[in-house]
Amino acid sequence: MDDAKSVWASFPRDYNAVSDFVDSNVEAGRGAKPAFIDPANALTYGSLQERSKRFANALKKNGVEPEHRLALIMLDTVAMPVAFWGALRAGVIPIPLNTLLTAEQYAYILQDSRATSVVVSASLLATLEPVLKALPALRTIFVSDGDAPDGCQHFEQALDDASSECETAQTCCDETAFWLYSSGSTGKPKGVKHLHASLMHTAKLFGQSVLGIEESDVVFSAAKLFFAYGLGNAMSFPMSVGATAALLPARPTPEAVMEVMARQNPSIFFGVPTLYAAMLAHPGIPSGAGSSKLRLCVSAGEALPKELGEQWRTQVGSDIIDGIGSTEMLHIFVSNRPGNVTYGASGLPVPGYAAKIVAPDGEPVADGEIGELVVSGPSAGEGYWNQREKTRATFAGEWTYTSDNYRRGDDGLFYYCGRADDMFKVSGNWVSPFDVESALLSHQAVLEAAVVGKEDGEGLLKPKAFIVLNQGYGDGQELMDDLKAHVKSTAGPWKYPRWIEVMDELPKTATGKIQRFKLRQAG
Ligand code: 3UK
Repeated sequence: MDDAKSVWASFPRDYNAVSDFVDSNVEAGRGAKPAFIDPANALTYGSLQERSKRFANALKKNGVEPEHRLALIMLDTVAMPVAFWGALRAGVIPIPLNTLLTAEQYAYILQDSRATSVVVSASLLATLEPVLKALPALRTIFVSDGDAPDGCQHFEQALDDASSECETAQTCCDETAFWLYSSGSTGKPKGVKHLHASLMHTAKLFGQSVLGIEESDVVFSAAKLFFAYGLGNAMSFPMSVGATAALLPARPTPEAVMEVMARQNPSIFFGVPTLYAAMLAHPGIPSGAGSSKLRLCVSAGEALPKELGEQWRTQVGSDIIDGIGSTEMLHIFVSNRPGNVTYGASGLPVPGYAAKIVAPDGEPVADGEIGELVVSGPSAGEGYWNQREKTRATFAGEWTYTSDNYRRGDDGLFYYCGRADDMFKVSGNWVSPFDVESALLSHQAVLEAAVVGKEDGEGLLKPKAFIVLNQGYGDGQELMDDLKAHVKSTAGPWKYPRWIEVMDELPKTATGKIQRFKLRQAG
């Protein structure tokens, strides 16, 4: 532990991350350098400083006070960093949210967080509109990147109307700066509170020390800024050294990603395994995936299959650094290293973090044996909002429990062995079997449903459903297609079962709990 701690940065008590990430770049003479480039606009460090001051003033003008929560439902455009850093400057707590959620999911989070304001991209407003009336705490709605209807304010206009003179809110390095919502096995998302110092801890420990990010780098993260992964990749890491991030507001299809690669020539690229697989499946992927400067790729969110990393190395010409991170720890804490990659392994603890693999009694297991990965480091969240029990179970003093099963190999490296619970990831997005089952059960044809993660032809997990049909329904193709569409529209587009198997009954315990492990074994 002492070794890990010796590389932690120290912070003054009076510390607001906006000074360290935004103002320090202007003071260092980078005012005219682009910090962010989206397909329509570039934002220099100088304008980010000015516009974040304007937004801080716009928040004040609208009665949004320090420690209020501000939800960000924003595509990756240059407006997103303005809103995020403007909030920190005002002492307001931004909560970047997944832009693929349903109206009900937004309603839950906005109520849970009691957000008093929101910035929403114009193209996402229609999803949010039906639930706005049911949210009395939410008083101010800014609409970015498009027209603002009655009752809403135009984000860019609000910036123009506000003063560019602003004093930065005095905050403490140990004070909550922003929240990120994490979905858990019980379904409801939980708000993880993160501190002002945590952004710089992850930027120094992983971005700078492991990846070696420098001022001359251009980074591109296909993982969006609303994920902890994307927030580090494309915001805190590049800004910590005065580098530039290319942003893609659209869905990261292989075509869209390769277009950015060709246009912006990033030196570091961040993706999730599904995207790497889709890009390799794309006919004629060029060397560097289109970028003439690509030196490093990073993968996280789910385990990177060994063959995928090896194939990428051969065809694209750069390594993929696989590392495991979590919303609770903010970023990656166990990873491979540039120049020392073992495909199929998660690698070693990032210097500054300690990791151990423990049995249910909390004692470390012997090398080679599977146990739960438990991690310690300076970027751990300070807890879940209004979730005492779950906070105590996950953030146990110095140690954070990951719910991931791991084993340490003969080579000393950490190997991922699946989730300790039943959750799994598709394209970097969580799938809770419970969610998909609930969606299936809401269809009139379905009597019972159980969902597990099953490997597709590329070794990546996708949902597979086992269902029992109500009487009078047969397993025809039309019904199967209808069920998939039903899950897509009610639970989320990435959650639909790629395979559906109709059974006479589901395996259950004596107490009536579905035995998913049996279904996983049956495939
Ligand atoms: C799984 C991995 C195997 C694992 C994240 C980088 O994914 C991130 O955060 P989430 O809260 O999910 C955390 C869980 O995802 N996982 C992530 N990376 C890997 N499993 N190999 C990996 N390389 O179950 C973990 O507990 O969405 C990733 C940086 C910041 C993040 N928040």
